[in-house]
Amino acid sequence: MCIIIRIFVISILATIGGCKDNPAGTGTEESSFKDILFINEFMASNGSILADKNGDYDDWIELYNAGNTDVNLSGMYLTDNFTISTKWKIPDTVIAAGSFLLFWADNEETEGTLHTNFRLSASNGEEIGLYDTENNGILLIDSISFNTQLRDTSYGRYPDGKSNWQFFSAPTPGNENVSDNKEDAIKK
Ligand SMILES: [Ca+2]
Ligand SMILES: [Ca+2]
Ligand SMILES: [Ca+2]
Repeated sequence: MCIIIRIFVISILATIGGCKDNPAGTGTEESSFKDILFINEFMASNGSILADKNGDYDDWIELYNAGNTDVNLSGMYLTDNFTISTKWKIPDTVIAAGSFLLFWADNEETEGTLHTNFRLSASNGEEIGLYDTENNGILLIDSISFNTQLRDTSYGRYPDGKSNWQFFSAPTPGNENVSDNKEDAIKK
């Protein structure tokens, strides 16, 4: 009996200790938007695929909201350098449930709210990170490290939001990813 009580007390203490070791904003917490918001497709060498409103064939990043509710991205961050997670703060922008949103990675912020302060490197490869707001601890939501990219070929997830990444010779900025590989129809 005494042993049972002792085990009970120890397990309660362990639980309390566990709480103390994991205060809000630190530790191994995950953003509540992980597995909901995705870096879904990007292009680091845009020659003729899609121009922004200024006629520039700039790099772009497509985000995907796989959830059932709209998400306001305001205050979240995009970066091309994991050591600078707060490189570019996303302005007041909503990504609708099940929808896609395109950001121009052109380092031309004066061109509009969806223009980041960085570009993507096609020749050396680079990385893209999506981080939660400061209030939510700037926790990582999604990331991708990529190698050399081909002109007018995008790189993205297929199917949308899933773990498989591949090149797309027919990019789909702002829309669902469509594979040109017939075998992929089976995966989906
Ligand atoms: Ca531009
Ligand atoms: Ca860059
Ligand atoms: Ca797409």
